[in-house]
Amino acid sequence: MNRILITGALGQLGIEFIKYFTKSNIFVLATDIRECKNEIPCEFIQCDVLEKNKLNQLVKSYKIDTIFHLVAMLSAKAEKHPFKSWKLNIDSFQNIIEVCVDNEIKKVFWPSSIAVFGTDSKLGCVPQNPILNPSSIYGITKLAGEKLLEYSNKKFNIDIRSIRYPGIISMSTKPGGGTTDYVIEMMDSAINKSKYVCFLSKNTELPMMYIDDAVSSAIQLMRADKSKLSVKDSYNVAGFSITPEILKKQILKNGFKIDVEFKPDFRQEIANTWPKKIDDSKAKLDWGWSAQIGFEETVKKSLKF
Ligand code: AKB
Repeated sequence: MNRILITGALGQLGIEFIKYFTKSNIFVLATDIRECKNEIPCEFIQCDVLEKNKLNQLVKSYKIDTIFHLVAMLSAKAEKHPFKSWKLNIDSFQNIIEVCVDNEIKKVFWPSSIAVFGTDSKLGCVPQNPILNPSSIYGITKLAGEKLLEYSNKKFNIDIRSIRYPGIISMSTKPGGGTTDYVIEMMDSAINKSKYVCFLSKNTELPMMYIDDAVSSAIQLMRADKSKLSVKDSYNVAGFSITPEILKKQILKNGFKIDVEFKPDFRQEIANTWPKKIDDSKAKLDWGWSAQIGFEETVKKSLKF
């Protein structure tokens, strides 16, 4: 990992990876379909990841050896645009794999999601290998991506590694279009002293993770000895699990006033097919994963933002 291309670099995870790698003096070429309006500490080129020739050119001219492919349409937005999300999430991944084959790039990170699970997956605490039968289009694209990854690693001798992320919490760069976004929206409302209408019911339990743990899990996995990796598709990782009501109580505990109305919408149906808790014992065993930041600390850090 010496010369890294990040796609979707202006998103929630991308910006944090840029900070991490540039601090470690690793070369980063950031790309995004959006214009970069703020200063970032690395090279930036505006590029649509669906344009394979442009990607190929960039990879060649910047002598890229590792790709963090972060582009994705998240669950709630994808449900509104099912075919667009399929095209973006799957075709872009195929492009990345083709570019890797053309340029002999071996190392890739690609985020999967808890959306790969479904009501057949023992949602109380999902094991690493349950029945995977997602019902959201986003989950379907993530499951297809996991299969494409496994196939490509074997067929083309690439080393694509992946994590099934829970909801990621960061206040600096916010996510957009996800089902777990309520966490950030509720804390934002507390900071801005505005009423929050929550799109999930108050007892909907979902797994979450603070951004620093999301970044360090990927770095740890990417640096792990390949011979230790027994999971061939994507690793479960866990942070903590909360409900909207638990989050509201924790915000109040931190001295913020917040008025929340619970008004579930179509996103409730997505959440109902996602796990409450995640069994990440395989990640712990294979590459020493352990989340460092718990729920209380996450809320404290986020409200101070
Ligand atoms: C979403 O809510 O869509 C994402 C995810 C869990 O993958 N945050």
